[in-house]
Amino acid sequence: MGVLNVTPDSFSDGGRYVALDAAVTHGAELLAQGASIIDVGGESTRPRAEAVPVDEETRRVVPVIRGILDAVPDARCSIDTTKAAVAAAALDAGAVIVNDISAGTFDANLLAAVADHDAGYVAMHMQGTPATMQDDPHYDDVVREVGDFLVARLDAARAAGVRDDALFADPGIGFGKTIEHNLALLAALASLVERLDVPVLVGASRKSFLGSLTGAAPVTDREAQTLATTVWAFECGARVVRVHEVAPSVRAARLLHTIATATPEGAAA
Ligand code: PMM
Repeated sequence: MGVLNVTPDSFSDGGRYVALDAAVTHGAELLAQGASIIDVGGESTRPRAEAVPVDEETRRVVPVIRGILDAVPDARCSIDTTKAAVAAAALDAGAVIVNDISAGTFDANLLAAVADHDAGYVAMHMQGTPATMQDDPHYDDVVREVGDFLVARLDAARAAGVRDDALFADPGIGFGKTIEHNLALLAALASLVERLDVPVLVGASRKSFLGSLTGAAPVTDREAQTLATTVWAFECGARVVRVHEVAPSVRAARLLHTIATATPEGAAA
């Protein structure tokens, strides 16, 4: 999943793809690099980000989704939103997945909008809201609590009519979590994958804990760390990684597959 933020203020690429043609070109580039999904977002989710009104968020994302589909008709776009009205407009414009960092807890109508459009759905865990989530995150057992939350929210999505084979779950790296919480979730990722009976998505790309754990690397210098999380996530059984730089993760995933499926003589299958 390639990240396409059409926001003035996202933490690593804010402002770069606000112009429609720049956004569409970048989306097409990510697809050419091998992305299976382009995740279009019109509201920054960085810590302490301000909420964006529905009309403004819709105005940012819908033309970009249309533009990507005009340029690459078989592209698969997801819409990164927590709002039912934005999700519905994006799905009407041709997006096929809703990527919801609130797992249906911010807007009571969101899951029904997903079900009405027969769309895919990513339920992500977050403690608090983007405005408050990094103030003082606390868990007794982060792996168990994130797992419990995701199980409950996947059930809520099914109850709202979202198709079982359209669901993904995401532990929400960096969303209401300390460095230790992020590490614990990544360390236990294989057990989360086993517990959740839907494909797991991991979004660690360029996040601040990667900088903190590797000598205060700035956001512009976290690609190697991001790639390590891609390899780790796939080795733990995750099925999707959400990344800003698609080409390295695609190459790594293809090589992992080649290694895992090589014959006993060492030939590629
Ligand atoms: N991270 C961000 C935004 N949306 N969605 C999912 N499902 N998982 C994530 O980890 C996630 C997300 C924040 O990163 P960005 O500001 O670079 O988009």
